[in-house]
Amino acid sequence: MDERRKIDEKSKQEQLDTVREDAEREFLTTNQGVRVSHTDDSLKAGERGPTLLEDFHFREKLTHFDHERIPERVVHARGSGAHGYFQVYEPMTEYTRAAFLQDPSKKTPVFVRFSTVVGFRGSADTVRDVRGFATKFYTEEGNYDLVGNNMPVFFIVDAIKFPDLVHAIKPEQHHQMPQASAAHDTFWDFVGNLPEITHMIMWVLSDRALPRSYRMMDGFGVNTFRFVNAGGKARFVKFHWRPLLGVHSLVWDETQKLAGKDPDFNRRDLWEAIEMGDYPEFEFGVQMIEEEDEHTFEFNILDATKIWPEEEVPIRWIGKMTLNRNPDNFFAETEQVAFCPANVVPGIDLSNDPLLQGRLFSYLDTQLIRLGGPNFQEIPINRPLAPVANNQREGYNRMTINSGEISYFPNALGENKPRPAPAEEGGFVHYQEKVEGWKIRARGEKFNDHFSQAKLFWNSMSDAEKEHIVKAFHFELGKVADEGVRRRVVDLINNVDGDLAIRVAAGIGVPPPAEKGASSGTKKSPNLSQENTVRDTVKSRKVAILAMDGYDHNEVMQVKQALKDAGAHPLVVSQFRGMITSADGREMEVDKSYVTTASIMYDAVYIPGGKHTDTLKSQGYVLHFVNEAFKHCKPIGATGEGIEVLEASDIRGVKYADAGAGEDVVDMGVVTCGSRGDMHSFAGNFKTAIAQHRHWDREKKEQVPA
Ligand code: HDD
Repeated sequence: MDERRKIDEKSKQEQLDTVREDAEREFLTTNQGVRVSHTDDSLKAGERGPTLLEDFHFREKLTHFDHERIPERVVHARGSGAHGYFQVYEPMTEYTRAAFLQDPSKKTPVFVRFSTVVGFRGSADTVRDVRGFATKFYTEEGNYDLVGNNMPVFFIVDAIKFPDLVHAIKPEQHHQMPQASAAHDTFWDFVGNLPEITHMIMWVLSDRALPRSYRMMDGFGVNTFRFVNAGGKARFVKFHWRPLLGVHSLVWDETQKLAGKDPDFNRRDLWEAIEMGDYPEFEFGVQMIEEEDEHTFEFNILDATKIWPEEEVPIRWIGKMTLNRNPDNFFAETEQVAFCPANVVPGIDLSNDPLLQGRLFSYLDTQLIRLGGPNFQEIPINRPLAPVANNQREGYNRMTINSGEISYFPNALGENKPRPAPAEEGGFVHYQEKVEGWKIRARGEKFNDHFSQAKLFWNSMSDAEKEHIVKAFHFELGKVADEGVRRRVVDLINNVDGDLAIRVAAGIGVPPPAEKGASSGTKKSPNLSQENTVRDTVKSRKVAILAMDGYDHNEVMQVKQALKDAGAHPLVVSQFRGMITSADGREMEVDKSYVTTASIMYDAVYIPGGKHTDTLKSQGYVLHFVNEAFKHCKPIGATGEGIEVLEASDIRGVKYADAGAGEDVVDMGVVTCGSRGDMHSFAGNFKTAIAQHRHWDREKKEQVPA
């Protein structure tokens, strides 16, 4: 008899329901369930006397509090989680026997944790960093964890260097600075001495490191895995996630300001999107290489510092994940969830990728200290939906009450149960691979090609993206005190592209390389550039409407409705909370007051016409709002007298695209509609401009202050 139960979208929630605690209980109790009659004063010997040891309520409350912190993750300490489900598009039977990849009607529950890598648990969300993208699939065959990042490559080839990498990038040993940043001497010293890191550095200094939202970034399994079908045939695979909203980033200046004004920016975005029903969706993709083709590529396919270019190994999009529920309790779920790349199910297997091999050890090991012992799999968020039966017993915080006297195998007293399952009954059989060789500390020759793919990446960037990378180098290396460290990094990237090295050197006070490196060539992989991402939707984008008493109600309502119909979220920003009154005496509620918000929290800004523009023009906050939105290349819309506010700001002189002027809208993203213009086509053009996300041409207009 198969003891496994059928799993559907709700299965994990039903399991969690059994431990969820009702928030609306009437009476306060101790942990023993005894009702407490008084919790404001401790038990004392007289009104002015000392507290008594006998006060079990007081002692229990304080003791619990004193033990509320657990060690944060050594990396990826700051994260945000969400529940959802995964569905495959078509049976993948030909390639893998994994049960959750067979039936398109099956919804497998998932829990995802997005994270930054370097910062401590309380650090800001919008720092320049890689983002973690870890998914736990609660499949009927056990938990499958895909522990990935939002960049497809990694810093190092072999896991043995991971502690060095993390020590170099984390705050420095002597003074524990800087927080959540690679911009310091030890990291760049490490970089300058480790050519294999070059490709990843290009990614980390690109816009990919500044995601606008966890809902708008890619995910990659990074390491090479295997699909194995029921016949035992295996293929090498790499896994991908792509967001249906496209891959979009913030700009650097904005991220730094957000880190102060809203350090929870990405966490809040994820939470609010799910609360509002804007469920994040990601397609699941797989690249496959036949076992016999392993050695036919220019790169070693087990090298995590290399991608498999899509032009050589196409991605097949095989399913979709939807995140549709926020956790009930951050600590219980998001903090205590424990991922491990070794958590695989039959049909998905490992490879000899030397980075992966080390990871297989590290994650289980780290959970033992982080979650306090070997029973962390019993924590509700980690518990599989598949039944667990083995002879492991005891240890801190054992929850399961295993009945009977048997805790060993083989046994006759318990009829040899639980017994190993052969493959036909769902047992995991490691893929049989012939391995032989000398016991040596070494790596294959192709691992030493450190620059070809860094060149490919650089060469695939648009001009704006290249400029962002150069500026990122200026910032990161500009913060490095040691000149030798700065020089070595310039010498390193001279191997990627000579012009890149010269442009970087010019900004960091070191001479250009003695001999200019070769150009990166002409080879491109277009999908590496975010220019080629989804740009046809305004769904879930936030638009600030700047308004004061005297605004034009009709204009605001038309634009608001058009944005809402397209799935965007218009929000009224004014000097104070409360209601404002339009020129014709109608009222509108203000969503945010000036002191609580800023342009950096919106994707676009709209200034309606009306008598309020005289006030708006005189408000420094408003002019700064417009300048800053412009500086960050965001779409700006103005109608009627609202155009006067643009004229009063520092963006005057920019050629506005008036309603109907199609092409210009796309170029500049400043869309206007004079008092006799067509509001309908304005709304359409404004939406087109918002869907573009950013209008990088503006970066050339350097003189706009903000
Ligand atoms: Fe790792 C956490 C992703 C290499 C050791 N890693 C961690 C998390 C993610 C990744 C997303 C956070 C999981 C969560 O949200 O709880 N790590 C990666 C990727 C890598 C990678 C995509 C390259 C392919 N990691 C890597 C190496 C090692 C580790 C080479 C060590 C040899 N990673 C860890 C860890 C962490 C971790 C120390 C810290 C907390 C945890 O595991 O649970 O074990």
